[in-house]
Parts: sequence; structure tokens; C-alpha cells
Amino acid sequence: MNHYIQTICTIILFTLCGCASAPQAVLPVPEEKQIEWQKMETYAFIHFGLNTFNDKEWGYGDADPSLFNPSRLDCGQWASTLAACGMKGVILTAKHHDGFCLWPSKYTDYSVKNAPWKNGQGDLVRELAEACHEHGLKLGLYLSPWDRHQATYGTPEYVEYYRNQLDELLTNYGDIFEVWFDGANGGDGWYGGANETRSIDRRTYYDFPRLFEIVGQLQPRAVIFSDGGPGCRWVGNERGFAGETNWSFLRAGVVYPGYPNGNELQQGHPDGDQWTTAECDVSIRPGWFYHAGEDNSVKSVEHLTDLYYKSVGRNATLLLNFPVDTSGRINPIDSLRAIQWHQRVRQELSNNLLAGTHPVATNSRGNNFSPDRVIDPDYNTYWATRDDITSATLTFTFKEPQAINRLLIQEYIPLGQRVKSFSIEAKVGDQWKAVNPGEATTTIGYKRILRFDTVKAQAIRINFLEARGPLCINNVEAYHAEIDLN
Ligand code: FUL
Repeated sequence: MNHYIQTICTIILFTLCGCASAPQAVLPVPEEKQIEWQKMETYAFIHFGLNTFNDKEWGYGDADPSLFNPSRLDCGQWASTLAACGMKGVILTAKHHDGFCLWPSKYTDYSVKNAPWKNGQGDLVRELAEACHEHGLKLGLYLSPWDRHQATYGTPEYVEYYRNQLDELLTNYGDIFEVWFDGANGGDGWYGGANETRSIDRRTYYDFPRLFEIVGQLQPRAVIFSDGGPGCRWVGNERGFAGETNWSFLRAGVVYPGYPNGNELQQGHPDGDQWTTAECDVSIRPGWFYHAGEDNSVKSVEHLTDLYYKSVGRNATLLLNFPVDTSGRINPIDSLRAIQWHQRVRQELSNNLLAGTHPVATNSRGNNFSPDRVIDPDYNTYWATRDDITSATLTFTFKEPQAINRLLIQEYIPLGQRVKSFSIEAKVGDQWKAVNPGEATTTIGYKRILRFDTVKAQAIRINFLEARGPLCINNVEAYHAEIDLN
């Protein structure tokens, strides 16, 4: 059969059986590990170290290791608490800016090996790695580039020291899901007793490309966090929210630690060529480290719930920090609050009202990509429109009118992020009425969750108005949250 006849036959076959090929990817697309990472949705940060015992946020680098003496340290308590809060992983400050190492690094004495904790025999990174394994959590590590302890800081020798430590951490503790390169560099510090201000060029000093290469070699599955990625990016604030419009793209090589355009971090860049989803880092308390004086300032369930919608619900991940206290445990105020928050989110999104409906679309590529793919539980099936169709309406009709105040939409991101603009309508009686979630209905990405005043709807429809290619929507859910935040 020649090529021409073969093509005609394929078209006839597809027309008869309704099959069609998958849409082409619209670039940039995520790596498989970035998709798995985003599916984690919520994971924890732990800030713990000498700062905890000095009541400081940024230790100067001169504190005596003998102060590190948690009385009841229990990584099992951290891991079981975090798992109970729905966290899928935890990122530990293996070394913060003060330079104190929570593992017995062979490259410095400024570590747990000179602390009274376990008579200097302890290794906190190992204990956490084991606890994570036991409780089904993934482990991530934060290794501060800025080091206020080391005398060599500012010289090429320090960069080698830093690389060696990265190598130790990524070699000795099993699989690491994320490596966190903090962009902060304050300048002054102890620096081996020099007590001075040292400034470095944050863009070039650490030779980030080389560091990323080391991560790639030692932990190819790890996602790299820095202000500009490449794995995931800082969201531009430490308050835990992403932009209403939020593209998973950055322009490669443009964003660096200290990059002044916070908007670009919060919203991504619509024309970016690098897939770098935003991660929202925020502490459950005002500080990152534990301060007894903040025991009454733990974020409320309402506040945390709002942050969930403004991070996970806006195509980002939520990295929620728990400042482990001086006893070496997650403080009971924090754990109780976080568990209540997790239950609250689960309760709000528990009964999917679209299950069992028969979604109808104004356009579809055919059977494999039919609209009912958006209500099946399979992540890898999706509704898609024909190649030339970038706007369409998807309608869900109920047997009886339903009270609704939450809508969740997911694009099939393995093929790229496409939707630029959409609107929601509810059929009340015989009338279609606009639903106003009080925020821009622009991008969707991996997941968008919208809250709105309860509407008693006979049907609900999503008008996809503008997209970068044919639509690929793999999931839609609707809920009635009993506690209405709006
Ligand atoms: C910042 C640091 O300076 C803070 O101490 C904290 O670690 C936060 C997560 O990142 O840049």
C-alpha cells in the first residue's frame, strides 16, 4: 500500500470508529519527575538547628555546637505527624545560613558530631531518612549556599567545600526528591572569627550550573529548587500564595537569586521556554525557626485553608514549614492545627458532585478523548478538542439541582499548559448565570480550584475561551463545602 492510500485508510478508520491521535504537545512540557513532584501537592519544610536553641532566625555562625541538645528528638514523631497532615514529603534544613550541619560532615567540625546530642554520635539526616522511609514520605534537603561560619566563605575554596557537602548529602541518604538552593545572602557573619561583611555575586559565585550537574548525576529524580528553578521556582513571596494567573513557565536563564521582578515569579512567564512550576513556601508560624514567643501566633485553620486554595488551587505546590521546638519535636500546637487543617480541606472537597454525570462538550477529538474522560479516575485519560479548536464549552447536567461552591479543573500537563482564559456558568432554573469566584479565571495548569458563593445549579458549564492549542482537560470536580469561606 502506498503512503497516500494508507493515510486515506487511516482517516476513514478514525472517522468510522471515532478514534483519533493524541494532540501534539505544546512546548514547554514538564519532565516526568516534575509531574510526579507536582502530584505531591503538599509537603513539609523543617527548620531546625542551632538557631532553635538560640531563639534566632539567622544565626551569625559563631554559636557553640554544645548548645544543640534536644531532649526528646524524635524524627518518627515528625514523620507520623506530617503523614497525618497529608504531607507527601519533607525538606530538612541540613545546613542553614549559620553553617551548622545536622549530619556529621567529614568536611567540618561545625556539626552534630560536636554536640552533646547522642554524645556526638547522632546523624539527624539519617534519622529523618529512616523515619521517612517508615512513614511513606519522600525526603528533600536544604543546603544553604550562604555560610556565616566558614572562614573560607567568599573564596573558591568554599565553593569546593559546598560541593563536597552536596555530594555527601546526595550520596549517603537514599533517594532525595528535591534539593533546595536558597537565594538569601545577607553579607555579614562570623567567618572563622573575621566578623565582617562579605559580598559575593549571587549569580556567579556558587557556579550553579555545576551544582545542578552534581544533583543530576547523583540524584537524577530530584527536582531542583532555586529562585529560577530549573526544577521548580520560588513563588516570589514567603506568605504561601501563587498568582491567580500562574504559568509553569520561565524564560531559561533569566531569573536568578535576587531577581527583582516578583510578579514574574508569582505568575510565571506566558512565553517562557522552561517548565518551572512555582512552589509556595510558608511557615505555620511567623518565623521559620522555633521561638516560644510565637506559640500564640500559629496560623489558624482558616488561614491555612485559604493558603491551600491559593497554592495547590493555583497550579503550585505548598511547602509548609514546621519549626521543630527545643525538645526536638513538632510542637503540639502546630501539629494539632495542621491536622485540623488537613481534615478541613478533605471535608470541603469530599463529595464530588460531578461523579456519575454525563459531560457534554461542544467539540471532541473522538472516543479516546471524549468529554466523559474528565470524570474518570484515570490521570492519563483526558478530553481533547480537535487540532484547530482552542475554545469549547463543557457542560455537566444534574438530575436534581445541586448546591455547589467549589470547582476543580485539571489540564493534562504532560502535553503542556494551554488554557489562557475561561469562565464558569451555572444554570439556575432556566437561566444561565455567571459564577464569580472573585479571582481571575485565566490559567489552569496542573490544578485550579475555585471558590464561590453557593449556587443551586441544575447544570454547570465551563467555557474555555482561549488556549495555546487544542484543549486537554483530564479532570473536573465540583463540591459543596459546608463551611463557606466566601
Ligand atoms: C530564606 C531564608 O533566609 C530563611 O531563613 C528561610 O530558610 C527561608 C525558607 O528561605 O531565604
